[in-house]
Amino acid sequence: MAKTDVLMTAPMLPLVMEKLDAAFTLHRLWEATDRDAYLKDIGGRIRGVATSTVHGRFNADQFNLLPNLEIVSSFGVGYDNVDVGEAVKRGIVVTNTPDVLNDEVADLAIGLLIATLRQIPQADRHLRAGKWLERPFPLSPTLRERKIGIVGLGRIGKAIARRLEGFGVSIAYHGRTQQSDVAYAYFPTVTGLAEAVDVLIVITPGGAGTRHLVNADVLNALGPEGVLINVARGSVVDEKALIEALRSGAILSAGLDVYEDEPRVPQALIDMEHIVLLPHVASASVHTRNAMGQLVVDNLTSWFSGEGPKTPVPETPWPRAPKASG
Ligand code: NAP
Ligand code: 8YV
Repeated sequence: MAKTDVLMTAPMLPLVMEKLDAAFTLHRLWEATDRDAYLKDIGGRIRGVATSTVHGRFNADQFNLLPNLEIVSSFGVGYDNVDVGEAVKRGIVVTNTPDVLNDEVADLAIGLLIATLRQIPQADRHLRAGKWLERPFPLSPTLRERKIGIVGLGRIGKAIARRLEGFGVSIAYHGRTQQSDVAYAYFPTVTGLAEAVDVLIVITPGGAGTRHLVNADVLNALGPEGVLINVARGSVVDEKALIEALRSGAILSAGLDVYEDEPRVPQALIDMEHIVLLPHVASASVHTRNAMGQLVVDNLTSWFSGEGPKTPVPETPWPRAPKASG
């Protein structure tokens, strides 16, 4: 029997490529010299897509060229790279890779928080530059007695909170809805949360709903001892406002894993010695990336064996939600 045709938008982990190659006829979009011509040629045969948060947006232009598409299997728990509204209109299922990365991302968020407060990269640079021979490294800020606000207490936010409990700090959160089974203090506005704490850890989805949720007002509310940790998406924080707040001393410091225009990072941030910058690595261990990749494969193989998707996003539930009558 002929294998099902699946399109991959850019190279993925060896594990994913090998398993998809074995199960499907895998079309490699990045190898085409003229991508539009290539999609016009093979687009009618494609029934599944494997893509990733870092492969660029998958939107109406691509959907239009794939009239028989049934499923988009995206690598990453965030799926702001896929125009889900377009997928819903066309009855296409979208899947992501939730849960398998919760602990890895939460570990990194805590590491970034402590690295930022205790200035671990700066201390490393001090030693390597031979400056320890001249003077001790200056005393740093601390996590002690801090109040932590988590913006987005979802799967990963909760894993971060559980870790923070072990550090003896107070924990509060903001989301659109208060969670009845959570004992942490709830703030219905992010500014209200920022006023009450001196660390904000941002771990919401990206996209239009959270764009610039953390703006100049929020940063001013966080205050001059305040620290911002962003492991969510660059779009959630107004980067220009953040640079200004860091320059003026409106907040103390920041630890960032994500940026508005990745992989381009503003020179103004790179030039600041007192902050910590990571290149979007929160889930980037071999162990966790392979688990995410396996889920990309499992979603496609499960779908095409007739068993439905493993981890559909909430907008494209499976089994499909019944159509409203009337
Ligand atoms: P999740 O379980 O869906 O949790 C998302 C949380 O954000 C929920 O608690 C939700 O609460 C809150 N939220 C959603 N929209 C909001 C809004 N407009 N304002 C305030 N809060 C909002 O997702 P997750 O699995 O924890 O992942 C969260 C995100 O982390 C991903 O979407 C991705 O963007 C990011 N991430 C980044 C990395 C990295 O490498 N840096 C790795 C993994 C994930 P309410 O519904 O109550 O608002
Ligand atoms: C990955 C992420 O870095 O899962 C997400 O939403 O941002 C990260 O785990 C990303 O998916 C890499 O492709």
